Amino acid sequence: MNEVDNQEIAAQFERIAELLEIQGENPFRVRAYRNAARTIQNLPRNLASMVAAGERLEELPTIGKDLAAKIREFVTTGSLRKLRELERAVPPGMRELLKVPGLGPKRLRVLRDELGIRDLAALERAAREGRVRQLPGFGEKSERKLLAELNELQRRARRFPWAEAEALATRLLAHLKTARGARRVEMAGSYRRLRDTVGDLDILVSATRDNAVMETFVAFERVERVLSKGRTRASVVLDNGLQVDLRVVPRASFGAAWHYFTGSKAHNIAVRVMGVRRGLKINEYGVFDQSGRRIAGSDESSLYAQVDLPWIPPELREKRGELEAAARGGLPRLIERADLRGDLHAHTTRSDGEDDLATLARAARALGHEYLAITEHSQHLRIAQGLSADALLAHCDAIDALNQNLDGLRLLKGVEVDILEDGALDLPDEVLARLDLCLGAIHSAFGLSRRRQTERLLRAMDNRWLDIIAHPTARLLGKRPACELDIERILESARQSGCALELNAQPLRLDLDDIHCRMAREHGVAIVISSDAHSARQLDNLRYGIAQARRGWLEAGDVLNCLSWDALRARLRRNR
Ligand code: DGT
Ligand code: CA
Ligand code: CA
Repeated sequence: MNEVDNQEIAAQFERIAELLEIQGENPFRVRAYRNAARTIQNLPRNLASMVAAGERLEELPTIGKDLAAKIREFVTTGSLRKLRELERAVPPGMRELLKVPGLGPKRLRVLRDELGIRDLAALERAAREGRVRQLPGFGEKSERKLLAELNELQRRARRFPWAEAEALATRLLAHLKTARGARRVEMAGSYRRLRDTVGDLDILVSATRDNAVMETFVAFERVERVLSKGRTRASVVLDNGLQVDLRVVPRASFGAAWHYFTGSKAHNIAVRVMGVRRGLKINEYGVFDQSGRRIAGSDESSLYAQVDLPWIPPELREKRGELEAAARGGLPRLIERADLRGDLHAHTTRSDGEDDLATLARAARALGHEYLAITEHSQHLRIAQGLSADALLAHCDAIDALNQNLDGLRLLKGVEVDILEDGALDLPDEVLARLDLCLGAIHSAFGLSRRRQTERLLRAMDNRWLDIIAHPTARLLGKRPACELDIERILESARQSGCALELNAQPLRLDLDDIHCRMAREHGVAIVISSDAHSARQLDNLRYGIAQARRGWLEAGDVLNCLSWDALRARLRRNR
C-alpha cells in the first residue's frame, strides 16, 4: 500500500525548515531539513515502501538517524509531531505572510525586525506607505511586486458562488476524462456537498497511469499557475483565481478517498471516531481491521456499512445530526427537482425582466411546469420599473387573456410588492386581494437594526394578503450580507399566520439559506422554492434552490410548490 508519496514527505521537511528559519534557528539545522527535502524529491524509490520493507533509511545521503525516524513517523501516522509543534509556536500572522510568493523566511525576518510587520495587513500598509523599499535588499520594484502578490492573495482568499465554479468544474471534469488511463473522475469537497459557495475545487481521479492525468490536469487551458505537482496530487490556480486540488487514488481506495475528500472535515472525523469504537481504522485509503487488512473502501456505501450506517447524501455531511439520524433510520427523503410542479416568482419585460409574457410561458411549459406566477415589482422600486396599481391590474388582464390560449400551463397573477421601511406594503389591500398570490420583499433600508428589521417583517406579515416573504434576508453572495433579523421570531409569526417563506433560487441569493430552511421545517413553516427568473433561461435557477433545500433537510412535503395548483391555492394564506 503506497499511502504517502515522497513529494509529500519532502514538503513536510521544507515546511519545517521554513518555520525554523522564521524562529531564527541555527542555520545548520535548517539546512539539514532542506538538504533532506532535496534528496527525497530526487529519490528514485518510494520511501513508504522502503519503510514497509524495513529498509535502513539512515544509509541514504543527508538522512541521519533523526530524519530517518521522522520519515518513519510520517509514513506510519500521516503527520509529524515536530511540525505540529512548530505550527503552534509560530504566530498565525507570520504563517500567512509565508504564503506571499517571493517572501521567504529571511526577508520575513527583516520585515519583522526592522518594521515590526507580523501579518498581511501590516505588510500591505508598510508597502503602500513606501516603507518597505527603504529596507536593505528590497527596493522600489520588489515593493511593487509585493503589493501585486498581496492583491492576488486576496483574490484567492475569496469564496466563489457555487454556480460560478460550476462552468469551470464541468469543463475541467470533461477535460480530465480525456486523460489516458483515467477511469473515474469525480468532484469532491464543498462543491459536491453543494454548499452555496466553495473555497476551492477538489477533484478525485482513479487511473491506471497517474502521470498522464497530472499532465492533462496542468494543461487545462484555464490554468494560470501550478502551485504543486507530485505523483498523486497537484494544485493549480485558474485564471479567475479559483484553486483546484487534484488527487489520484488507486481504484480499491476510491470510495474511501471520495468520502474523505468530500468532507466535511467534521463529518469525516465523526465517522472515523465511530470506526475507532468498532476497532476499525478509517482513512482515505480504506477501512482497515485490527490486523491492518482492508475490509472496505472501494465505494462509499461499503465504508458507511462498516459503521452500521446507510449511505448519507453529500448535502447532509456537515455533522449537523445526520449521523444520529442515519443510525436510527431517520434520514429525510430529500426533495428532488422532479418534485417541483411550478414556480411562484418570475419577472417579464413589464418590470425588469428580459423576456415577454408569452416567451416566459413557453419556456415554463417546456420545463414541465403546471403553473408559473408572474410577479412584477411594485412602484416603490423605481429602478426595476415597478408597476402602479392600475398598471398591475392591466397586466393581470393580459395574463388572463394569455391563459385562454395556453395548454397545460396556468399563469398566476401575482406581484412582488415592496415592504416599505415601516413594514407597510406598497399597494393597497383591495388591489392585493384581486391577485392569485402576493410576494412581499425588502429592497431598501437593508441596514436597519435587528429589532427594527424584525418588526418591519412582522408588521408586513400582519397583512393577510401577503402570502410569501420573498428572499427574506436580502443577502447577495459576495456583495451584501444578510439583514439583521431575529429569525426565530419571524418563523414563529409565520407559523401562526400561515405566511410562507421563499427559498429564492437565484445563485447569488439562495435566501433562505440551508440552515434557515432547516429551522423553517422544524418550526412547521412552509417553504416555496422560486426561480425569481428575469429571463426564460433563468427559470432553470430552480436546481440551485433544490441544492440548498436538500442541504436544509427539506422533503417534498415541506415545499408548497410540490403541490398541484388546486392544493397549493388552498394552502395560500389568503384562501385559508
Ligand atoms: P471549501 O473548499 O472551503 O469550500 O471546503 P471543503 O470542504 O471543500 O474543504 P477543503 O477543500 O479544504 O478540503 C476538502 C475535503 O478534504 C474536506 O471537506 C474534508 C477533507 N479534509 C481536508 N482536511 C482534512 C483534515 O485535516 N482532516 C480530515 N478528516 N479531513 C480533511
Ligand atoms: Ca474545497
Ligand atoms: Ca481543497
